[in-house]
Amino acid sequence: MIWNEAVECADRETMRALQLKKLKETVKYEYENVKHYRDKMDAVGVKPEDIKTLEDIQKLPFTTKEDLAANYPTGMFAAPMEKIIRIHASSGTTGKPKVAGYTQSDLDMWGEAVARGLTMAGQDANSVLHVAYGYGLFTGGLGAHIGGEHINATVIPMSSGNTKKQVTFMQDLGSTALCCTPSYALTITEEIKRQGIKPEDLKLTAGIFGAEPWTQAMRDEIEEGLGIRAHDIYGLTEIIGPGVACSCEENAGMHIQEDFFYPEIVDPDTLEVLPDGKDGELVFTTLGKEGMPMIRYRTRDICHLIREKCACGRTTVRMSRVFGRTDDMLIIRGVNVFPSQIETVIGTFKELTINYKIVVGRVHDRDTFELHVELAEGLDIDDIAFMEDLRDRINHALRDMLGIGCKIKFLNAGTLPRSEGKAKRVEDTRNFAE
Ligand code: DLL
Repeated sequence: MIWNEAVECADRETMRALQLKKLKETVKYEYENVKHYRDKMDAVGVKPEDIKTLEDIQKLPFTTKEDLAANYPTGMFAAPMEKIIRIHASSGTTGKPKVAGYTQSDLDMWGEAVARGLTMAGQDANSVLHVAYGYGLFTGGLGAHIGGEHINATVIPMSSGNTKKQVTFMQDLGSTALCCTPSYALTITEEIKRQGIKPEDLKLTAGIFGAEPWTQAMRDEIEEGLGIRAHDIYGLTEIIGPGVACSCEENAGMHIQEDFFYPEIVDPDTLEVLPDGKDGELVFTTLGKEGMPMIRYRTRDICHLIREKCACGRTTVRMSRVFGRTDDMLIIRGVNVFPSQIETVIGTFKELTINYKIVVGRVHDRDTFELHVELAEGLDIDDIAFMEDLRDRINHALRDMLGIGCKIKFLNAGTLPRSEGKAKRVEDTRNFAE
């Protein structure tokens, strides 16, 4: 089923006409209500009337996380506080949290966007939605929740943590879909296995996982362990939260709700707009948002756009899996390394679990690079010949992928800390300020 066929299957001209109309309104609204945007547009000499085509968006200045920090907490709000009925926030890498304000109309839009994603995952009014994203300032819990209510599903607001209770409720209430981070889904999968529960003992049919990058190997492991189809859901607090895009049954990228969120891909260095299919930084302009609309917001997420019609029938533009963030990239001995590349390598080894930790440091002006990995259940860490051979094979695969190898530390299965939210897989003790 498709939640909103008129929009999700619209032809290109219809979608572009809708986007242009909403873009013109958004730019005018921002210019009139947010000093930051008025100043920035005045500085480059652009007036709202100059937006005549969708391509004219390129005349508009970008918005960055630093702009949000400079206008902390509510300087980017366009609606008066009496119309703001919800606040969310996410911790920023730059220090100040990013605070977002929502009006009733924004919450309606959010519910609609998530409803489309949940429908892609086969959920409907008969579903029991098990929401194990954290509730609170983080948008995951309440975002999945509002979408569940929008499709009239039965929503269980579990929040994250207390994994044993998650499993009990899942069994007792017959949850049909699990919403949480992929790393927490793995933790739940392990708990189910530990308790000797079989996937067929559960009513789960789908998972709607996001909030962090994950690989196909991780998807395979969760799908097998829970006997479900895993869907990827993307979003960020500054734009709305989860539901900006979601993958359908084809698992071929995530459909962007482009009547609400207009995407562009730019070169993060030159800021030049890149053609479809090219990897670059994802940029969003919100269309029709009232509380905190954003113009050309630089997400720092790296992916590409897919414009062809999807086999599912939807025509909305898709974004590829997010490969990493420009600020997640580690530079180790001059080589660019994304954690997702390491995860991809680990995923090819049956001898390992998909849990890992990257430890980077600096000794005598030289970067140190260690990878902590866990052996699969039943393997003997004391079998020296086997371990040496495994170490060589992993290092070989890492060199093929990254061009550098690293020191590998083997741990027994279940040793690394398990995630209940966004996994923390990198420990970088280098101090670049020195
Ligand atoms: O993580 C919103 C969300 C909640 C999305 C639940 C999906 C599910 P923030 O905490 O503001 O918001 O973090 C946003 O998380 O810029 C990406 O780097 C990353 N991210 C979110 N979804 C995905 C995904 C929520 N599906 C940041 N794949 C974004 C990869 C993702 N990365």
